[in-house]
Amino acid sequence: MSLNAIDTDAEKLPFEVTPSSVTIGGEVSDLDLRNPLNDEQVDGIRTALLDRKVLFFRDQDITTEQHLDFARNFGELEVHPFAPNKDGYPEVLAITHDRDHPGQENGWHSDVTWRLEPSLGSILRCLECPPIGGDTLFSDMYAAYDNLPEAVREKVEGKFALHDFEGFRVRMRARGASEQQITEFNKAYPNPEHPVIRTHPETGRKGIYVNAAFTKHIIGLDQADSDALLSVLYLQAGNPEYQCRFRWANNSMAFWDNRACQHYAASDYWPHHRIVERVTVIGDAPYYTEDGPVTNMDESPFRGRIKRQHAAPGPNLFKT
Ligand SMILES: O=C(O)CCC(=O)C(=O)O
Ligand SMILES: [Fe+2]
Repeated sequence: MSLNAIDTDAEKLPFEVTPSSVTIGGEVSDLDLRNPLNDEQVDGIRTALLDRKVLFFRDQDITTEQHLDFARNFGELEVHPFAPNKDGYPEVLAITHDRDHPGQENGWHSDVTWRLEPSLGSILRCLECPPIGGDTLFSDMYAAYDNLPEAVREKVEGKFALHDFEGFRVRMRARGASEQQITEFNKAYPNPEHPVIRTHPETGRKGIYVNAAFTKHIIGLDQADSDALLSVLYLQAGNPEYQCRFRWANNSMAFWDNRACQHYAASDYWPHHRIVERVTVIGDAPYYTEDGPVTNMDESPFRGRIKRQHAAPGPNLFKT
């Protein structure tokens, strides 16, 4: 049973996809990314990504150029303005953690939502894994939205929230950036307002599109009411039912759809090294539409507390 707007006919894909959990994650086999992909393979990956929200690939001993070539099949590539890039490769984000630089991506988020047009997808490759730990978790934001208590959904449909890159400002100051440089970055990357519930441009499905890393407040609410509502939305990502968890090995890759899921890089391997590189595909401006495919909740695989809360009157979120 699939709760997805598109129903992938697995037989039509030119490779095998093994689901990682009920609604999210799929491990792709029989694909060697050292070779250029043909149209059928690119279409197959697009289809499988829309269905599974994140795809995993194993044993891809590829060069940086091959990583970039793979990503270019899915759109133009992004250059991250704040985070360190790999020498000579502005489009490759180098994420290195070790004894002196412990992991810090261990908060649920979708990438670069502080941009007016946040990234469509991120393609991460592991160069050096810790002996154990350093998994990345992914959470299905369609499931998180579909299963929200009705009362919460009514409050957030059609609302917008402000996003900001505050965490990067802190890191830039720590690396010695001047206040003038920060002011220039503030001008170049003005705080966008994105819908709290985003309609996916390809599947039409709705998903939660706020995250604790970059969202500041919901427009039109006072800070206390906004904080109360945001904390309910942020908690959704933490439901294990909506998640899958990927255990890396050297040369593993993950390709996630930032429009449909959030991710969290577990930071549990200090003082070991963990080296990953990310290539990111540019996305479009998020929007919200009221209509779209409706999930039949009678068929939802999520029962018990989740189903009870969905139907419950909901928490008393507002002072007034
Ligand atoms: O290191 C990871 O597994 C993910 C880090 C992250 O948040 C990212 O690359 O966007
Ligand atoms: Fe990220």
